[in-house]
Amino acid sequence: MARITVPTQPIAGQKPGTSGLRKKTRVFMQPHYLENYVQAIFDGINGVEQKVLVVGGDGRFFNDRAIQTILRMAAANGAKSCIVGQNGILSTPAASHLIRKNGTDGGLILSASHNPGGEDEDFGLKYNGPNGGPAAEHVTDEIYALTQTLSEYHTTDSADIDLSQIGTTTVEGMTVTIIDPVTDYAALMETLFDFEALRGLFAGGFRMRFDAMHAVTGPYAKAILEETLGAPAGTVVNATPLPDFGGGHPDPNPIWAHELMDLMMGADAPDFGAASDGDGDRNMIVGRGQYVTPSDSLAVLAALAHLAPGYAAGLSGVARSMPTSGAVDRVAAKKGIECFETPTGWKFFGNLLDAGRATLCGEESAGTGSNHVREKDGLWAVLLWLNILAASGKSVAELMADHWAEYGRNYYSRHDYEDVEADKAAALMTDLRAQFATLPGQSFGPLTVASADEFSYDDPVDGSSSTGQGIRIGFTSGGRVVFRISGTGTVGATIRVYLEDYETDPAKLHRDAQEALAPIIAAAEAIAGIRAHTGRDAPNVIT
Ligand code: VG1
Ligand code: CO
Repeated sequence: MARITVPTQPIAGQKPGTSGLRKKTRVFMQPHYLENYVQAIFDGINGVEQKVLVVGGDGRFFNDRAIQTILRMAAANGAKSCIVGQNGILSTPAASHLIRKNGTDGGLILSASHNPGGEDEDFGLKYNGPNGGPAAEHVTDEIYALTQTLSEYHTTDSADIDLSQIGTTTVEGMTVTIIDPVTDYAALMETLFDFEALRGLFAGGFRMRFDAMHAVTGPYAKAILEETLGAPAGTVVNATPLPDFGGGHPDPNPIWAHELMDLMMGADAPDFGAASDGDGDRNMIVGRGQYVTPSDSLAVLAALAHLAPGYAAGLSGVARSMPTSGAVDRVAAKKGIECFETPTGWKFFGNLLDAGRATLCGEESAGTGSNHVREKDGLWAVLLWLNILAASGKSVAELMADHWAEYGRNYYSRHDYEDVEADKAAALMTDLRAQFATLPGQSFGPLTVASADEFSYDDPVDGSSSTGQGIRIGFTSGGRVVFRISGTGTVGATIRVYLEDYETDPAKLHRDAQEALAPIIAAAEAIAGIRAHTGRDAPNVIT
């Protein structure tokens, strides 16, 4: 066995997006492709000599083989040790926790999150820093630059290690510690939530369904909900992580988790339903007959988090991504705490969490989290909801009705146009920018435009700035529409249209969201000409 240096050429297009590098699995499987990117990560963080890294992924196709490659390369690059989830499994929030708990130099998380998995689907890899969070933009920029100049990478010719055996082994002098992926994460959850109250909830007949969507949260949810908290066996469904997620989209929203939605809207609905995504950082919350949008969920959690022991002292502040609805802003205003608006992607919350400026963060895309880790955390959100349900004695529908009565309702929806030709999507955005000066004052049906601009962000902690983070058009009614191009897709461009309107009339708080938003939807089309630009009659996905 020996360390080998392999000459390589720069590989085009290894540019990390919203959340690391995502490509078709077969692209990652090409000779030298993964290796190039891993070496660029290592070099981009000033090498890994004597460093400790956490390594794990969501179990999708190629996860196991990619981990073997990463371990050989870490050893050849002089790393001291790697902490690896058994069978290569770690949810994104569990990896974030392990990085923090062990004071490591960061970690490599293998996932394309909610994108489908399999040999013909998607794969991804991201580096998280020593704070446990996704690398900041200047780090991913550096990594990308290195992919363009790389001439060699380092690996070993050592044999694969057995990822199924808990314990310690070595690769070329580097220690590899294989751990149970659930234990540390479950212990962290127990420090935040009232597990006694949750046991009492289930013992009292409360029933839920957790749909793990054949992805990484299955083992976590089974261990915590069923084995620790006493939820009946079978509460967690689709609980075994599969390399292709059973052929589905592990994206917890009413479209992809429609079986759960059907159950929760039907006559035999249990009290509570939840789902998580491929890598376990997203969540869907649905009560009996009551879907909760991610933006509303963030607002309710911000309003009531103090009911859980981990947040009993209150919140220092909250943060949301720009396209996320303003529902949480109203809660923050009432509580007199700071509320931050960041670009899309969890990496932008890291500094606020590290600085103690925000306790809870959330995104409209079903991501909610807190300062307990530096990633969004699906199962955490589910447990916080359960804790609030247990402490308040109310149902999800009652909590939502109370919330809207107190704060008003931010009707919200996102319309996605997937796999649009990149130049057409770019042209749509360019045409929108050209209208910034002329739109204010123009009327579209009952709506009048108040403002039009492109979001940019100056990080209040380190002063770095990020531009081009989404086009927003505000209406005098308080409603708005945001246009953004996705940074996680692997084919063509995905145009995301985020729609929001604010309602306080008690008689209009319980409408269908698409109906309530119809004037905003019509204005978005009139302003952006989505049909003309894309040739599409309707969005592919409405959430
Ligand atoms: C999407 C979501 C964004 C989220 C990102 C990563 O990005 O909109 O809110 O942070 O996915 O989530 P984009 O650029 O496609 O809109 V995950 O769970 O896929 O790591
Ligand atoms: Co995810």
